[in-house]
Amino acid sequence: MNKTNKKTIVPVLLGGMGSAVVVHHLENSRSHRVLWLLEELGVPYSIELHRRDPKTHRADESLRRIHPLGKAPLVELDGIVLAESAAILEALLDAFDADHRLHPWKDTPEHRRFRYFMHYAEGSLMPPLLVKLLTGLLGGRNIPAIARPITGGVGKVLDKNYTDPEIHRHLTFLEGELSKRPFLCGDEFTAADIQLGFPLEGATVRAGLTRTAYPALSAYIDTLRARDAYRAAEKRGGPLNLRRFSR
Ligand SMILES: N[C@@H](CCC(=O)N[C@@H](CS)C(=O)NCC(=O)O)C(=O)O
Repeated sequence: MNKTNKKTIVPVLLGGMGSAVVVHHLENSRSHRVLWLLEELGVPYSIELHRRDPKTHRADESLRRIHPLGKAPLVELDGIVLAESAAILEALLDAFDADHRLHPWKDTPEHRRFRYFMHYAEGSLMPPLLVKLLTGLLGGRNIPAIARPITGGVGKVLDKNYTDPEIHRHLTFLEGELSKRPFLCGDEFTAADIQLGFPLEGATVRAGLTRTAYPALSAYIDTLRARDAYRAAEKRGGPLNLRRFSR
């Protein structure tokens, strides 16, 4: 078990019903997932807001005082710090979703899909999307104007040979999955849909996830965004607008 100077960091939850939940929320970030889940569950929580640097978009160093990596989301429950969004969502479900409204029961086909997609979103889908963000920045205003044609050209070659085909493969896979069922695990909305929502927002603003190319996936995103809890999370934590990072 790791320790910081102030708090113990563990990937599991040791709290229970009635525990105080504090979400370290970085504006316009993955921590929207945590707010969204808590709103779905109707669990009371408080927010400690952390800002991004307006130029670099990196998190304020205040987050590093909570966890050495300084990444959001982080959640405190009874003084214990939880990190890594899928681990946080699962821990909150263990504590506050006893009747399994938002996560399938173990040893069911739905649970196998749930576990897969909880890992897939960050482990497989996010990496090429992050590369796409970085290759886009290679031609952007943070690069000295004189070097931009070259660095921008390198970005385009990387996208053509790696990023774009890779992302297209993922989106085609997901389009197929969501053409067969309304939600990732079947007929019911689960926290796996919350986990996938963030990379899909990213793919919509910079990786060709359009209505024409991926109609089922686009309709699915509309359904997610229309949920009361999604909107309540934005109301409390601020809007999720990933377009800002492309500049
Ligand atoms: N796999 C981690 C990724 C965490 C992560 O990269 N969070 C971003 C916010 S979307 C962050 O904190 N970025 C700020 C920075 O790197 O300075 C998770 O799902 O929790």
